Amino acid sequence: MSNGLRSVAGRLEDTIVAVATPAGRGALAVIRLTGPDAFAIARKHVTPWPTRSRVAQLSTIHRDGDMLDQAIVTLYAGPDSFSGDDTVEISSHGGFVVPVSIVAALTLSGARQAAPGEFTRRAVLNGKLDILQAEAISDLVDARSHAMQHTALNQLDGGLSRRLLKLREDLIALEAMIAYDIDFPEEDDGPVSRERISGATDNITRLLKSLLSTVPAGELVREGAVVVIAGPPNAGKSSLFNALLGKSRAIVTEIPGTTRDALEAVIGSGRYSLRLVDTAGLRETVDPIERLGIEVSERYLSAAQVVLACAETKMGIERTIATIAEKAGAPIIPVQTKVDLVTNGDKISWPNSVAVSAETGVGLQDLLGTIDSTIAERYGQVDPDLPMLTNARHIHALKSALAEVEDFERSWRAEKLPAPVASVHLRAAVYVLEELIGAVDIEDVFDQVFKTFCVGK
Ligand SMILES: Nc1nc2c(ncn2[C@@H]2O[C@H](COP(=O)(O)OP(=O)(O)O)[C@@H](O)[C@H]2O)c(=O)[nH]1
Ligand SMILES: [Mg+2]
Repeated sequence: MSNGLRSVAGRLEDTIVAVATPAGRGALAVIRLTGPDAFAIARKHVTPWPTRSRVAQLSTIHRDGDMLDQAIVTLYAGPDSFSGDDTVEISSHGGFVVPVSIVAALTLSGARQAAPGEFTRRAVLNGKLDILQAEAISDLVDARSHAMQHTALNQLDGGLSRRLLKLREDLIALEAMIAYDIDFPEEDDGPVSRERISGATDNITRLLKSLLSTVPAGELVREGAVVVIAGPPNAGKSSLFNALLGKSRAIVTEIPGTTRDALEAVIGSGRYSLRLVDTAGLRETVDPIERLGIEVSERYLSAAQVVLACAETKMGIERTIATIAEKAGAPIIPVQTKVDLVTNGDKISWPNSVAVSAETGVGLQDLLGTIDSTIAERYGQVDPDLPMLTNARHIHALKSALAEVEDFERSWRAEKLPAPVASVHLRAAVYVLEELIGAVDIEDVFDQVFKTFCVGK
C-alpha cells in the first residue's frame, strides 16, 4: 500500500486536493488544491474568480449550477505558494457535508485526492522546504508540549538545516585540504600543514558532539518526562493522579495497563509533556519496597525523570524518600497529600515541597509548576543556540557521521593509512549528512578544491 501511495504521490503533473482541517463539526474548513491545473479546475466552480493572487475573495462555490457554499477563496500563483505550484485555498463552512461536496466537485473536474503529506512532499520536491523542515511540520502538528512546539518551529525556521549545511561545508573543506595534499605534495607552499587538518577535524568533531549532546534533552521533549507517584497505600496517590489529569487542560492520552503494575497517562501542562505514572495497587509480593508499605512501580522508578514522594505526614514522606532514594536517580519532590484535612501546625514546608489536596484542588497548579521547573533545571540545560535533536533519523545520521570522522582522525593521526584511504571516511560522513538533508551533490567537492586553493596559480 505504501508503495502504491508513493507511486501516485510521485506524479508531480497531477493536481491534488484535500481538506486540510480535521473532519467533523466546525465553523470552518480549509480545502487546498495545488498543481499545474489548480486554477483551471477551480475556476469552473468559483464565481467570481479572484482577480489577484494572495487576496481573499468571497465567492460562490458551485457545481452544475448547484450552489455548494459561500466561501473565501485565495489564489497563490506558483512558485510563491507553500507547495511551489499554483494553489487555491478555499475557506468553506465546516461540518460533514460542505467541505466534502467541494472536494468532490474539484475531483470530478480533474483533481486527485492528495496522499498523506503530499502537499509538503511537493514543497520539498519544488525546493520550497528541505527534508528537515518538512519533518518539522509533521512534528509541529504532532506536538504535545510547548517544548516540542518550540523545537519544531526552530527546525522549520531552518535552525538545524543551517547547522548541518555548515557541517557539510566544513567536511568538504577538509576533504579539499586532503585532496590538495594528495595531488600537489611538491607545491612550493608544501602540503597543507598537519596542524591545519587536525584543527579542522577537531572543529567538526566538536560540532557533531555538541549537537549530539542535546539528545537526552531532545528525548525528553519528544517522549515527555516520566513522573512517578510513590507513597504508602491510601496516601491519596490515585486521587492525585486523577486530579492532575483533570487539572491539566490537555489530556493527551490515557494508557491503562501499559504495564500490569501501573497506570500511565500523558498530560501537557508546562513546557514538557508529562507521563504520569500511578501504581495500580498493592499485590502479594516479596518486593522489599512493597513490604515496607511503599507503593511505587519499580519498573518505572529507574526510568523516572521525577518522583513524587506522597504521604499525609512528614514521617510518611521521609520514609517514602528513604525507600526510593537509592533506586531512583531522579529528583524527588516531597508532596504532602490531603492538606484539606491537615491543620496548619502539621503542614510541612521543606524547600521544594508541595502541599496538595485532590479534594479541593489546592496546590495542584503549584505541583505542576514545581515538576516543570525541576525538569528544566535537571535536564533542560542545553545551549539555547543549539538546535535540539528529537528525531531518530537525525540522531542516527549524526552518530554515523561522528564515527566516520573519528575513524578518519584515528588513521590520520596514526599516519597508518595513506591520505586517500583515510579520506574515504570523510566522504562517507559527507554522504551521511547529504542524505540527512536530502541533497546529494558530489560536484561540490571539486568546486571547493578549486575555490579554496587557487590551483591555477
Ligand atoms: N479529604 C481528602 N481525602 C482524600 C484526598 N485524596 C485522597 N483522599 C482519600 O484517601 C483515600 C485513599 O485515596 P487513594 O487515592 O486511593 O490513595 P492511594 O492508595 O495512595 O492511591 C480515599 O478514600 C480518598 O478519597 C484529599 O486530597 N483529601
Ligand atoms: Mg492507588
